Amino acid sequence: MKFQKICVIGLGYIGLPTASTFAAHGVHVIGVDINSSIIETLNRGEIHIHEPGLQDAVKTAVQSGNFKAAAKLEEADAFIIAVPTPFKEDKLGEHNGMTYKLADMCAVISAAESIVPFLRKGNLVVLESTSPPRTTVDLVAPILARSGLQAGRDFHLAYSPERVLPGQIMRELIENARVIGGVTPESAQAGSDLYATFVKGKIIQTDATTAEMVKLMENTYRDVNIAVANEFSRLADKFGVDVWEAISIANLHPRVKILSPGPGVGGHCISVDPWFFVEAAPELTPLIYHSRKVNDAQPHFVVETVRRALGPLKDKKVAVLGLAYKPDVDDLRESPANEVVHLLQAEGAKVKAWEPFKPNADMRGIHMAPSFEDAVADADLLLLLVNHTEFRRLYPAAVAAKTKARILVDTVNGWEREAWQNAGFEFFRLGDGKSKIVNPKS
Ligand code: SAJ
Repeated sequence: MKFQKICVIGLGYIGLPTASTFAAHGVHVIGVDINSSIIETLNRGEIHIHEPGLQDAVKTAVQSGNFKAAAKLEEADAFIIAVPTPFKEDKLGEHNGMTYKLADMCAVISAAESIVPFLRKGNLVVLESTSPPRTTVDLVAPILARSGLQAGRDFHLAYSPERVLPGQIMRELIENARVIGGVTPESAQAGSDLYATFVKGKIIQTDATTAEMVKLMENTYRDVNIAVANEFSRLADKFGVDVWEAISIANLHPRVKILSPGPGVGGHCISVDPWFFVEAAPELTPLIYHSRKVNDAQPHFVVETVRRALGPLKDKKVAVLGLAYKPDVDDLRESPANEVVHLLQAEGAKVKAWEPFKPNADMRGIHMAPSFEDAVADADLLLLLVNHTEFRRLYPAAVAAKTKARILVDTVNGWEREAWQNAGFEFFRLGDGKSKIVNPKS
């Protein structure tokens, strides 16, 4: 199948890179979004999110005439839905004492509805948004059927999850293997033809529900494995062991690959997707459920470590370094760092946060420092929450000259103990039970 014109609905972290990559490969792309300021920004050739390489891609796409952002869809050969699937704000699910978050499918529903008037025989519709199992067949197909056309008979319908890593989206979009799950084999083939426009990785065809499960399984697998690493950090702390040392030794075993503990799991993928399984089948998911709970509770362990380093937190000044959900990205959504700040404040600490990737972010209830210097100057403790490259590269002696703090807590194994101790800092690291012994005050 040939695709000359496509509509991409949702111009966020996935939709925009996808749209601009198609445009770069000669496809005429209409990018649709409900936010008029995003449309204006993009049509000027500028972008509203930070992702390496994206700015150039969008500028080139707009200048080439192959990409246009708009509020309304047009008739096209294919429609790609790449809208968010957040949680419901006002409602939790409940099963046998388990409470869990519920997916809010409103954006997927309205994107599918917006396609109905433009759908023609022979078209292809692809859902990319991460969704609970069976969304393509049970939710999207019936909405599209309102056009009078039937998925798999009159038009093709497929699920193709994005699996790119924020920070490397532009490269991974092209190089990663791509899964296309069709409601029929012909739909999977049509989806393969579309993505073969730019995908250099292997394209694997399957059915729609398998593709949905693959996506959720990948992120759930990672969440469960990070949960065990976080649990190890608490055990190491209890037994006077440095978890980072223990993990590096265990990982020498050829069949062991323990991930890294940290302040918790954030972002809009790994901390979200496992809930889709729990919601769909709570009776079958005790491990997935408890892993989510372990990771969500990790900010409390950070605060416990800070309390041990500093004593009672009331009126203590804490400089928080990093609010992003992971290193070297500007995405602050679902960030465990936010939760840490709120917990510290609830104990009476006075927190200033420095986030170099989004210094002016409007974070309700969090005092954002205008600079690193401002954040650390009169702090009692420095708290490293994100392993940004620029934090790793800090010179301990230079930092010592800028702050009156002489205690620090590293939650991400970003700093070398000895270097900071030599610069006069008392050094605590998350999950390092040895720092209890090494640091005289603890
Ligand atoms: N984290 C740890 N310890 C680790 C690894 C990560 O605590 O050892 C934390 C990070 O700090 C972060 C969170 O987990 O808060 C998630 O970070 P990540 O880099 O593992 O993943 P994401 O959420 O940025 O992207 C994931 C990727 N999925 C997998 O690696 C299986 C990506 O390929 C997906 O496309 C993306 O989710 C998505 O959109 O679903």
